[in-house]
Amino acid sequence: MKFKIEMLSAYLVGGSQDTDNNPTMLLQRVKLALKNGITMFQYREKGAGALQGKARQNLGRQLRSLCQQYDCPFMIDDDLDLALALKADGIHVGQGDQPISQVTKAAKDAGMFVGYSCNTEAEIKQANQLSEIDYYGVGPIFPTQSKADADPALGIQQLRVLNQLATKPVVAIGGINNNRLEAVRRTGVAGIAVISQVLGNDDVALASQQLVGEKGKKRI
Ligand code: TZP
Ligand code: MG
Repeated sequence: MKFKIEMLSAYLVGGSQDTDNNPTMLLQRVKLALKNGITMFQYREKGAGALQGKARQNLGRQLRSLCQQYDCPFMIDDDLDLALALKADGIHVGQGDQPISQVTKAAKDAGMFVGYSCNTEAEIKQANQLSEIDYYGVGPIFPTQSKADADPALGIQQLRVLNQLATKPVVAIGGINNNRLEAVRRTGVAGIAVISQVLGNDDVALASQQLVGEKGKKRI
């Protein structure tokens, strides 16, 4: 699948740790979010209680096939072997993950696109030199409960600065809820990524619609 900037606009991220360690709940919620128009999904199985080995593969395979069913790009966070095994559309890595040069080489060979977390001006400038990267994830913009080792919140103004510095599309992440969508959109970023606003919400359909916005398309 070829990367398109529109894929970033309503980007859902998550794993079983984000739905009370309940894989079935994750599958149900991701399905609802897909029906309501999210434009990309990233399987991010990480943190306390995250699944490993076969269980992780199994859940990944089910999520992969759900995304295929709804024609939604499927990303894997920080696990090249799993991304290759599931024939993911792309892989997302952070600064502290597997070296970016290894990831981009393997991803290119497999036809996957690459997302890279960049949270400082220096990281953006360095990543601007790497042509194999398709987009940057920038965050956390606000304090987040979904990532134990998250850096301090950047805030809207710093997001604007980093977005202007970036020569590739930026997706903003971290603590973004419905009340904050508008302010984040006004910075000019290509997209918004959330975990808890959708996966931790009692009304997954409504939260997804709000993230997708008026221009989005439902898949129901
Ligand atoms: N990277 C930076 S913040 C974050 C990640 C994966 C967690 C975002 O989760 P939430 O619930 O949308 O704040
Ligand atoms: Mg990471």
